[in-house]
Amino acid sequence: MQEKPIPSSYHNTTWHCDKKHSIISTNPSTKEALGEFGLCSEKDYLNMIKHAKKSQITWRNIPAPKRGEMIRKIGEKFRQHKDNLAKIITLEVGKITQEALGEVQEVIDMAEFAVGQSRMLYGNTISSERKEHRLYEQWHPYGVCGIITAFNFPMAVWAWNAFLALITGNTIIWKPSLKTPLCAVTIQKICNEVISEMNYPEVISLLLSNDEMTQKFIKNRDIDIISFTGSCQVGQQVATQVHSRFGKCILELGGNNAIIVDKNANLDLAIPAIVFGAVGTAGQRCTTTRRVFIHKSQLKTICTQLIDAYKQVSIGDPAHPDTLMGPLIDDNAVKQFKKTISRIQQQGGRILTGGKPHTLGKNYVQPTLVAASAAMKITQEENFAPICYLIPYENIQEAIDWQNNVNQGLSSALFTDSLQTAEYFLSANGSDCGIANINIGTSGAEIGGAFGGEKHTGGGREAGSDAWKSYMRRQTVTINWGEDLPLSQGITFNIQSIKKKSRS
Ligand code: UN1
Repeated sequence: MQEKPIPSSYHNTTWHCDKKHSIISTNPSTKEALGEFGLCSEKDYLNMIKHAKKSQITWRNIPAPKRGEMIRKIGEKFRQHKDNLAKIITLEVGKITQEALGEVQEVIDMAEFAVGQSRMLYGNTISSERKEHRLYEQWHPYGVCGIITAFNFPMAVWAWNAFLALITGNTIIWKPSLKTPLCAVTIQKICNEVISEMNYPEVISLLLSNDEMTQKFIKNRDIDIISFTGSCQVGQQVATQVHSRFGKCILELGGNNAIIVDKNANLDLAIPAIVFGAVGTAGQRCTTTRRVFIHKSQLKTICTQLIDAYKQVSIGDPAHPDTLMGPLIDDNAVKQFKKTISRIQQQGGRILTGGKPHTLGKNYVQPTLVAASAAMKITQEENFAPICYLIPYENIQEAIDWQNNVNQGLSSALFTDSLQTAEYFLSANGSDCGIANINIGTSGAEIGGAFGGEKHTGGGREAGSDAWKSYMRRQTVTINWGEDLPLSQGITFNIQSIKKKSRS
């Protein structure tokens, strides 16, 4: 344990924190304290926003590829310290080593993507209907971008947002989950080193704030964009507050992701995809597979194979190389797990395997498979635990309807060897999710594509493709380089006297 709390430091600033305003980070696997972290004081909060605003004026005048150079250096540090950074994720979140390494790799990939993107902030040139006119669009930064992230991806989701917000000329203030302050302070330290090496002002800041201050942050008009990752319920409140002040919002909220296993699916692909999707990160990804719709002809085989595969999932110390599932994040998550299981049983769900806290104690639970029906109300909810519903279906339309018939719309997958069924699933009549996969599972998206989903998932897109546009304001520009003033839509508005006067 620290003698004094570690301040939630940001670049070059004196900190004002004390033990009264601090949080303790706990290792979910051992329940041991990892350290005590100071929460931001009111004075620091106000200072931070002032500095972020002021630094943005300098930052927006630095050419985008030069801004990219800073991200390149940050990415290099992640590459250099990959193993240790992964260890920190494992310590604080309980993610198994392989997945923690994958998360750091996601940060490195995102940095490389952003460096390239910094040279490609393209605007369109559009054909003007008027003679001697040029019509085009260009993109400018918004200002300060607030990034609010969840515990389950304590580094990667920051990177998706931070790197794009920074190359596009915004400064950032990051409010991480208070469950993962060690990851956050570590990242800030890496960024501080690069920022001082390059002699830049405070373009990257960290805000470890309690709920009251976070509320103020969301409502603050100086924060031009808020990118929020978290539950649908909190996301809705954030969106309402940000929109009521006409701020910009990027939302990446809950998922209730499904895999459909068609009658002619290749089970050698489907079974491991379901297990990784449902058990990976102990069911705490927003892309976790929560429902599996199985063609009734395959039900028995798939249930048997899944139950067998679940028995082979080694549960325990997430740092051990053989472990496939670590603990849940905290006591509350275990409580929620137990509550969900008893509600499942009340609604007629049958536990096929798991269903109990694990004998290892602490925050460990058993990965759980439930024989369920689409009529069970609970299958409509996102449970953030390794609980997966197996639901039989008769025809593909029924399975797609059930898949879509939830509030969330993040990730979806179909396992099939039928081209027709695959294309139907991908057509406008098929999946209504932001992510639709064929013969791969719901989780583990690459950073190159835009990540996000529809409906109560919030509609935001982050990471790859043209997600950078969400961090910039579009400006449509028309330049008249001729001697006349033709109006658009062919309107004539002749004021002869003015015309003559100005020519004479
Ligand atoms: C999340 O859980 O918030 O596709 C993000 C995936 C990861 C990201 C998950 N690349 O599962």
